[in-house]
Amino acid sequence: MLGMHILHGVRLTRLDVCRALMGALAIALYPGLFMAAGWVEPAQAQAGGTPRVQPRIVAALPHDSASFVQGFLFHQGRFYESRGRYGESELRVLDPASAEVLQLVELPDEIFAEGLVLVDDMLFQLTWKENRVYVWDVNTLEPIREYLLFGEGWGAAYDGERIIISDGSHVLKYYSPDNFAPQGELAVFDQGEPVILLNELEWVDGMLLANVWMSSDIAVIDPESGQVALWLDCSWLCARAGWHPDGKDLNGIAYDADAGRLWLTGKRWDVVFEVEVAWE
Ligand SMILES: [Ca+2]
Repeated sequence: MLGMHILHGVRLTRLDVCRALMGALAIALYPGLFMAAGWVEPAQAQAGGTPRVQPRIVAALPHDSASFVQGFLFHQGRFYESRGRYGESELRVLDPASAEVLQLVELPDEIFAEGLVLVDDMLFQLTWKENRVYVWDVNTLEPIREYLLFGEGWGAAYDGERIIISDGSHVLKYYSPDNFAPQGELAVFDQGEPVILLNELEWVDGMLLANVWMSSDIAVIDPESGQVALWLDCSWLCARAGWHPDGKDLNGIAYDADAGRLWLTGKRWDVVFEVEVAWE
């Protein structure tokens, strides 16, 4: 489509696409200016419904545009990334400032890696349809064990007690990190409607953030009720990252609980955005 792109209900005109390209060029040429300016678009007024806010971009970091991000987290000054697709799946440890790959585990060609979550010193890495959960030592990336997962693995997070897994439906499943025994489910709704295609996850100060596949929205889910409390409208970020509907989806949320920093990226994006969110 040359003239118009469809972005989760938002129509991007040729002008919008040009603005996005100009924005990406500006980031590439003047990252310091971009960061200093704190580029932000005003949130759109909403009439009723679940509140929506646009994250404010505070920094743009480099990212490997070949990496099909399926899992993303921050730990002790590094990004940990699960890279998907058959023949490309890996576990990567990255320097956030330079995107340099510090450590790497290549997975077999028949494995499609998915969500990634840290529990104590263990990284749990899901696979899409291969029913495997790899457990790695976060310090060495040595394998510790494997678990069997029934059904598809998409995103993963940890609430301090249980691992939370998405499978593309609106129902999140809980597992024990000790033995991977099922620990229940949580159905996710927004205004009475199920929210399907829940994908990459992140636990952020008692709330669960979830990418929604093929959209530029992130659901902020109340884990007690399963209700979406807030939508993060990331259409502005997606436009600047070169989002288009053939696979460069928004998919990657990492959080530094100590410093309260939040990062967003996507499949084959060349950028990781540090963002701020007006939660109230
Ligand atoms: Ca994550």
